[in-house]
Amino acid sequence: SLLPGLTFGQRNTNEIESKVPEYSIPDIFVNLKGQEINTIQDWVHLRRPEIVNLFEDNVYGNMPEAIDAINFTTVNENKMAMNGMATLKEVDIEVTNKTQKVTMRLILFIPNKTISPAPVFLLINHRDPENIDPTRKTKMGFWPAEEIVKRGYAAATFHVKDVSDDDKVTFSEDILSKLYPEELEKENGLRGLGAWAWGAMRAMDYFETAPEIDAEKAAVIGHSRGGKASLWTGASDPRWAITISNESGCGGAAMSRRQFGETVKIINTVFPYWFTDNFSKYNDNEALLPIDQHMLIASIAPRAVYVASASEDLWADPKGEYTSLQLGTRVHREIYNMEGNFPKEINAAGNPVHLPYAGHHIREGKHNLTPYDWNLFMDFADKHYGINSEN
Ligand code: GTR
Repeated sequence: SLLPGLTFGQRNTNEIESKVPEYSIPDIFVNLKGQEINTIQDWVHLRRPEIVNLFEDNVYGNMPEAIDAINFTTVNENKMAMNGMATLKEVDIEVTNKTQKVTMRLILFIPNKTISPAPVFLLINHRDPENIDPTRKTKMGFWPAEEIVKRGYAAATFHVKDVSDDDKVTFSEDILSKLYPEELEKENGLRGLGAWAWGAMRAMDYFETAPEIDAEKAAVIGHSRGGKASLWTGASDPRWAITISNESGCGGAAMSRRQFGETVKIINTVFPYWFTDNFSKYNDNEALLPIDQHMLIASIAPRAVYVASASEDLWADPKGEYTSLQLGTRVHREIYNMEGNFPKEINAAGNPVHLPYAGHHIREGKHNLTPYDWNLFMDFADKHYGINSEN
């Protein structure tokens, strides 16, 4: 996953703090017409929609709203899953647009003993399908479904290949060519990451119909490329109570203008199918971006946002991720008057900061999503929802 012709050692030349250029940060609180944004009204009606549009046009591509029909079919149900602890439901979500159909499979474990309806965590899975094995023969820390259920949360997931394969050549074979072929012709058209976010939104469509699920207490989470998609989901779809980015880096939580670790040029070269075509205009030209990633965080406000990094994952730029969290959550504090603030300097690994509206932690170690991260996300959710973690 490196630039062609670049070796592993070489890429570390981007991972030196003193090489971060001076940059000016686009102002969240001034809109394109030059108006100052000070009120919730202006944020909701003038600025947030404008920012989301800028991200559509320049980064993730248009998010199509057209769906002619959506149907949910439970293809498998087991009330005694996880030794009786949970009910497993495998739900086919079939979306029709202009006579073409695409089906994505949602895997859902609902705790049998819990507050009903249950709050839910949806994981956008881009890695090996083994990570989300519904039979639980294979259990991976990437999706510790048993631990999630034990804490009273429903554990939901889908695999991105159902909506857009994570592959340069075949990414367009699912929703893109079937449901939204016109997007492929546009310079600001939907691409891979946006398609994954679209998939998360369809899972939410299902939660809203499912009596066992509390759709108002839903968290969307993704790791790395999945974390980029998760942030875009939460920024463009206000139905999520909590949006979680685990080590999402460039095109996710990290500020593009820092050019630390993975850069816009590198990501567009290696993964041209993730972002809309327009994003490559900013290769080596980050200063021209009308947004930076702090505004993606800002678009999630007033809903909660959590950004997690790993100490050895410099490629994802932990400091740049923290910077955008600090800056983006100004909307929570300054527009919505929410209490609490992040420390000025980034906290060391092992010292999570959980504010009422946002969370942050750094895990010791390498690029990954682990039970350590999940436990902190659930601690945050417990606190945010006012759930007694003893249940
Ligand atoms: C890397 C890529 C990152 C991140 C990561 C992952 O190769 O450069 O942007 O997405 O993969 O998804 O684990």
